Amino acid sequence: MFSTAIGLSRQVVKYTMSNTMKQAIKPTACLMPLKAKTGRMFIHQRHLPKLPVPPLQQTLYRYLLSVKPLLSDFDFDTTKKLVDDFGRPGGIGEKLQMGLIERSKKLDNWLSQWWLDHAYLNFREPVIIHSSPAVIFPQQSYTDLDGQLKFAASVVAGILDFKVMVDNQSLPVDKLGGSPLCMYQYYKILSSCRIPGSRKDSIVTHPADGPDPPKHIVVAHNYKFFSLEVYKDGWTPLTRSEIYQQLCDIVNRSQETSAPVGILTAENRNTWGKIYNQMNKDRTNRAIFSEIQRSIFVLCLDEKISSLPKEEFDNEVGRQLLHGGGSELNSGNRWADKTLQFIVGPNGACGLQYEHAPAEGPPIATLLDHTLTYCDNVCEDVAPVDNQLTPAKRLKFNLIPDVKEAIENAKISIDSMIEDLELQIFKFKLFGKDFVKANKLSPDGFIQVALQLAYFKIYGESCATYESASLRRYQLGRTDTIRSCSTDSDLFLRAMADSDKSNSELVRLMRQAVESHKEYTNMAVFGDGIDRHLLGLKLMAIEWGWNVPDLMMDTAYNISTHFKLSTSQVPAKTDSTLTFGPVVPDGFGVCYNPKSKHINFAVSAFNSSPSTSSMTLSLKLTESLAEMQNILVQGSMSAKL
Ligand code: COA
Ligand code: HC5
Repeated sequence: MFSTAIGLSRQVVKYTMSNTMKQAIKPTACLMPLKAKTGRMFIHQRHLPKLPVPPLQQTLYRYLLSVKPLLSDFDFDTTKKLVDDFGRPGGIGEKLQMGLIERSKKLDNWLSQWWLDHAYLNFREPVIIHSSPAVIFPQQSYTDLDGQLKFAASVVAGILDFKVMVDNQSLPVDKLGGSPLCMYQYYKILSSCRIPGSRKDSIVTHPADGPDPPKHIVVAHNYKFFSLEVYKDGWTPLTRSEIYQQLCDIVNRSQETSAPVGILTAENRNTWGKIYNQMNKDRTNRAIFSEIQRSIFVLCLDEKISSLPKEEFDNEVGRQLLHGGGSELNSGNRWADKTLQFIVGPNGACGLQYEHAPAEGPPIATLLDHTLTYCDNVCEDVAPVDNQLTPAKRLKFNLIPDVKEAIENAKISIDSMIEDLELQIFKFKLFGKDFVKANKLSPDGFIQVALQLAYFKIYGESCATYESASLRRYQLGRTDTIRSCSTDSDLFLRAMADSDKSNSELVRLMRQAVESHKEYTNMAVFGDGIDRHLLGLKLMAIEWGWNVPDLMMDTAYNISTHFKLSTSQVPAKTDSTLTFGPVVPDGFGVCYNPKSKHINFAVSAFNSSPSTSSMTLSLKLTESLAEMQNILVQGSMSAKL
């Protein structure tokens, strides 16, 4: 038993559970027949540990620590009482904890299915902006249609090259801090699709070792969709020249724009689910849905670009990838349900958009790194060929008046959603990971503390902050939350605002804040995070038909999970920038890719919130990083004197 500064005691507890509770925990279907996977890529898979259920008292104690900088003393005392009550011996906390432990014995991962449902499939907002991230590739040098189609052909060939490694299970195992990670998500990113429902969505996957594995991709151009076979004579992939020839043919056959049926996929999920079910009654439409869902991925050949000034170019590319730019531009040239859409624009701007439910960003980054490296390294020319290839099949929907009306409504919805999004894409060039490492600090922690400082400079207070932490050390692991706002970060921010503080004091407090972030990161990636545990306890109560515990109805719980800063690091080897929308109306979405000498950032916010501006946060972030660098430089200079 130990006592803490905030007066909470940790104790060893014995758990008991009633039979009714035991029966209520039914095993759900295993997410993948892991035993079948034996290739190099899965060499560690069977030995990966199962996600633990953290000790209850540990989570409660750490929860209190995390809410401290966000609450008044009065609110903190109220929360502490609720925590004490929840965690008391024999209380509901212990019963729910016992439920989680039982669940964890029965499933490969006690959290995965719940998380998939909670974070994605039950989420009813449009996936565009609210859930699906985008990756902006480094600008390509082509400037005309021919260059666009040749690059697109290389992209397709590069992905098929990557697919070979997934299909024959030879992909190198991902590692984090030297530990092997779960590779399961790689089986979900190709030949997968989200399917809308009127109340809940689902996902389908058609892996290469499943029945009737798909051999086609879907190409979108001028809002028309085509199914293109990308293998010939069994499983020989088309050459880049052959793919190019097919893409030329598709573009020739789609010079006119069609009704933008794809824009329906950007709708609220219930709305789209209802239309989908209605359209699905028609045999032609049903076959087209299946063709898109089964396809390996979607390739969007965009034709329209906005005529914004040059200085807006990067932001405009970000918008084109994140949401398509609106009903007049490319939002209809998408199928947002598709797990992977590669987007190749006419002006050298390209990237991808991905539907988040099946996988996290890092496997996507691996795929894109492979693809872009492939594109850079292929040297033989792409040239017209005279091979007799089966032309791509046009997928022409039957549109009844109700659907036409739904398309018009969807155009209005997406245009107003897009109008509301402010996006800043920028490169911070003063320094990158190397400088921070040379100062013996964690680059990720440093960036997170700089973000805290940027926010504090604008609002004069700290806010609940989410950073994604990988749980892929565990079988079927997804993510937990690093709560980047801590008592230590708050102390540093307040010291920065205090002109009496010496540089050496600032260095000390900055290091303490960054180290405290690193500690939280380690805790989260080793399965001791608090957010998924608290969520699990809440979902256990719901599954048992109990009321949501008071602890999770408390102001502190709402404040500390209202993530005004929703952030994520996705390190890509290529010089790409990754982006996503905010998760709360008055918040920011911040994604970064730290490189050795610079850092790529994307900051999003909603225009409808008078209190947020992604431009202001970006400026303050740039300023904060520079100030923190200066403090370290000054510190090391005075240490040398
Ligand atoms: N001194 C010197 N070097 C240090 C250091 C220190 N005190 N602390 C860290 N470093 C080094 C690390 O060794 C590492 O070196 P490498 O580049 O040679 O590998 C590098 O700095 C980066 O480390 P750090 O910045 O601390 O971050 P990380 O790589 O440990 O990543 C997370 C931190 C949170 C991003 C990572 O744990 C994670 O969970 N990633 C997945 C996130 C995710 O899934 N995002 C998408 C969700 S969809
Ligand atoms: C291509 C960029 C991928 C980053 C997506 C990401 O970080 O998603 C987070 C997933 C998670 O479970 O933490 C969610 N977030 C966007 C809300 C941070």
